[in-house]
Amino acid sequence: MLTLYHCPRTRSSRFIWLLEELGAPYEIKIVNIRRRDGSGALDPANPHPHGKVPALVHDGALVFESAAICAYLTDAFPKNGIGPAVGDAKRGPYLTWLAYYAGVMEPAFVSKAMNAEVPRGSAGWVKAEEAADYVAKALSKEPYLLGGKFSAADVLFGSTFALFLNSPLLPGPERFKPYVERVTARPAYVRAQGKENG
Ligand SMILES: N[C@@H](CCC(=O)N[C@@H](CS)C(=O)NCC(=O)O)C(=O)O
Repeated sequence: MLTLYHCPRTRSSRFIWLLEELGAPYEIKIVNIRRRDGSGALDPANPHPHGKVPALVHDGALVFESAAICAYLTDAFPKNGIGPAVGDAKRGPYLTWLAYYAGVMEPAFVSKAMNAEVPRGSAGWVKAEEAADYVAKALSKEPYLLGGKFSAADVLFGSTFALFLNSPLLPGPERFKPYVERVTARPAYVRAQGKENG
């Protein structure tokens, strides 16, 4: 059995989308989380070590961190070809986009949101503007991050850009609009919206 620990309208929402893309059998457990405004609380029902979402338990194994969950799930449920397998020429670029999301893009956007200076040459990430330019350039040539084929990397980036399309945090949002429209028109995305509240 596969259980997604989820809190509506958070980073776990995109994993309902991914699980729908994969055609995997799963259940959703709604948990409470600590909120920036002081509301919410750690939930003893959530197995995540820091009380965050998403967390996934599959046959007793705990998987957390969005990029790891993407790689884990697309390996475990390969039927619909949502992530390139080992031996596929796109496997390296796929893992690179997942790691780039976690190690560069999220820290870049969080730095911008916090008005924190990104130290030249020594941070592991870059400024949000530089990261956004890089992703926009990749998407200007092809419909998806891996080229012509949708993957779980698009679930990570697409869900994030969808959220920030109308926010000053995303530099040059109009560049990402066609991509967001493309990925959010997918039937799995639409189904996931209907399951958002459990
Ligand atoms: N790096 C984690 C971030 C998870 C995360 O921070 N989730 C937020 C919700 S969007 C959360 O659970 N916040 C509650 C808390 O930090 O205690 C991932 O991508 O999975």
